[in-house]
Amino acid sequence: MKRALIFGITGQDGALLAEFLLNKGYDVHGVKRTSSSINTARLNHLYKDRHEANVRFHLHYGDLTDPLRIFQIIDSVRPNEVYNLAAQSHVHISFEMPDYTANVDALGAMRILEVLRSHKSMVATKFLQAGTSEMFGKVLETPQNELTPFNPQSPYAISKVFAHYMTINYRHAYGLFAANSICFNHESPTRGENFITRKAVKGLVSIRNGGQKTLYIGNLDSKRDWGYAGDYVEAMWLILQQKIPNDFVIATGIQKTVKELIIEIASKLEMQIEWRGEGISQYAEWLNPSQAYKNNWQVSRPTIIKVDPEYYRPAEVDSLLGDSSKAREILNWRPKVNFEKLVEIMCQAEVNKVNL
Ligand code: NAP
Ligand code: F7E
Repeated sequence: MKRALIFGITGQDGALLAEFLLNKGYDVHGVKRTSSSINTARLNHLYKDRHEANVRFHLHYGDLTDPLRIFQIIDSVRPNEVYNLAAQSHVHISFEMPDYTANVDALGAMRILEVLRSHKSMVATKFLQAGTSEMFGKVLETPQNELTPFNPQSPYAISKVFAHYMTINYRHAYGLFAANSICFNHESPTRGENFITRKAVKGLVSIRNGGQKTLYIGNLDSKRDWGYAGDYVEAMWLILQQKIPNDFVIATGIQKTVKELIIEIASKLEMQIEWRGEGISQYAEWLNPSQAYKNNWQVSRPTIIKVDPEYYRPAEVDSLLGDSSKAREILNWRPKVNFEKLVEIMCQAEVNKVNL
């Protein structure tokens, strides 16, 4: 039975990858951080009491800032495959916490690589580094593929560039099977609540139910290539099933603006909105407000979306669009869920959660 070790198992991708690998018959080990509140909500459905028979899911306390602990975990698990999905992954927060972001996202990846190359029994272990389209930053060509030069615009993206090149360096210098996924934005109902897709879905569902009064957001004109996270963890696994380590862009090849995303969410929720104003003065009025909203907020034609410049980044990445031809050709990977379906899945899940 193959053994996988996932750093970042409590995150969106980590939990989806754990489920994917369990379904493939793997013994799955994951690293979770110590926390005063429960941080395993995304894993509850996978958890089994370890006293039961044939338990194939195991959690270990650890942190990417703690090199000795990384060694202890790898040494005790002896994984066939290591997935480094652990990161301070919020671009805006990385401007506020550049030191911590670099410590985890840049040095953390290197700490895992160091254990793999120096541990004699680990030389055959395969390593996947979760890279990001943010490394392309202020893009130097469109669409972006594996040969597009990086031009990162945030402490997060710069840290990921370090991890990307370290992964390639350990492949060249020590012959490790070390590979990079360069994933464009991917989302799901378990996306963190401070990323735009989940924030906008959650906000509009709450507004429709008469809870939240207004949704404040940042740059409406920013363009992203959004896919479904379930498709992207499959790509990560496929990258490690190859004979030769390699780096792959994973993307849908379709680009939408933040404004188009919000229009799609409102449409799925049957909320008619009308945009007014320009730039940071843009706002959206709700033409068919629900009774619940009117009851709670006593407004008949409410402004429900406003721009707050606080949500703009100090340096913006305006436009990202991926070209995943290499993954399509070599991995035979393609996204199964398109943008409209993704928004539908996220809206449905949020409505179901609220109705529970
Ligand atoms: P996420 O939901 O933010 O999950 C990040 C994971 O890293 C969580 O399990 C988190 O633990 C863990 N973590 C944070 N700091 C850590 C530390 N010091 N030591 C150990 N673990 C730590 O991110 P995601 O969306 O699943 O993304 C997975 C990976 O892909 C990340 O590396 C991200 O940068 C990268 N990526 C994501 C996307 C995307 O669109 N989702 C695109 C490209 C690349 P807690 O749960 O305790 O916070
Ligand atoms: O922003 C704009 C924002 O925070 C998307 C991470 O998983 O994907 C993610 O990074 C866009 C940006 O994702 C708000 O300016 C407008 O242009 O959802 P996001 P991100 O920054 O693209 C990449 C690939 C990663 O690797 C990262 O780990 O939406 N935007 N208004 C907003 N963004 C947020 N968060 N909140 C707003 O109110």
